[in-house]
Amino acid sequence: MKIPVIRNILEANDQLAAENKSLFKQNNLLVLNLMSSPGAGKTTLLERTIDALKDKIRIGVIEGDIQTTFDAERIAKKGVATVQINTDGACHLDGKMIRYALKEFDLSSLDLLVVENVGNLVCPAEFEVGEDYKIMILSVTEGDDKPPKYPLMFSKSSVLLINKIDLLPYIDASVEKIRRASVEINPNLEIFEVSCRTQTGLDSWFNWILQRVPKYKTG
Ligand SMILES: Nc1nc2c(ncn2[C@@H]2O[C@H](COP(=O)(O)OP(=O)(O)OP(=O)(O)O)[C@@H](O)[C@H]2O)c(=O)[nH]1
Ligand SMILES: [Mg+2]
Repeated sequence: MKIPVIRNILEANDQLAAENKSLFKQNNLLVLNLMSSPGAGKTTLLERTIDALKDKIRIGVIEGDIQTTFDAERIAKKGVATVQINTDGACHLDGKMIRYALKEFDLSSLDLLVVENVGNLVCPAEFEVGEDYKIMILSVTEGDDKPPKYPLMFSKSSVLLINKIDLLPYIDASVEKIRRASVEINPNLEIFEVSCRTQTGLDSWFNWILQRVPKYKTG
């Protein structure tokens, strides 16, 4: 008897992600998949981004966490459409979870959808959700050896935000070393050095987004 083998779970996910992507395109939406280790500053970056851009563009957020609605509550306070996905143990979001969450949004009324992935430096980079860009945050408190140790996320991301640079005087990490190692893995990576606490460097990030929102027009 021939046993059916599902060869590649990622292939099945890619199919769903492609369907999500075409839905996003139909709605002329920019979609970002925000990834990092736990606590690197994803939700804080989102709070700052919403504060800066919510009068210019309409933003929706999908929050991914293993448990709790803490992050969605933080984002909902900012007055934007928010859905929390609890993965109940899974260490990443996938195309199917995003598909379910999309039912809660009126996509035609959004310009930007940000997916905050589960805090994890490995698995989220393996699963497409239909995003336009993968964005990663690395906090300087994680150390400057992370790019070669966890290369996948660096190679798949379009942007690296090196966060918490306000803490550099208190730790030994070298931003230069992070930059060099990251670009060695991914020469096309765009890098911003930021502090979500002091707001240093965030304007360049906000401009990066605005330049890519299809529905945003200056003037
Ligand atoms: N000093 C400093 N602290 C920061 C900065 N950005 C974020 N934090 C703090 O770092 C902690 C974690 O930030 P979050 O934004 O919750 O991190 P996260 O990546 O969303 O965490 P998970 O969703 O649990 O993976 C919070 O106490 C933030 O206030 C920063 O630039 N500098
Ligand atoms: Mg968070």
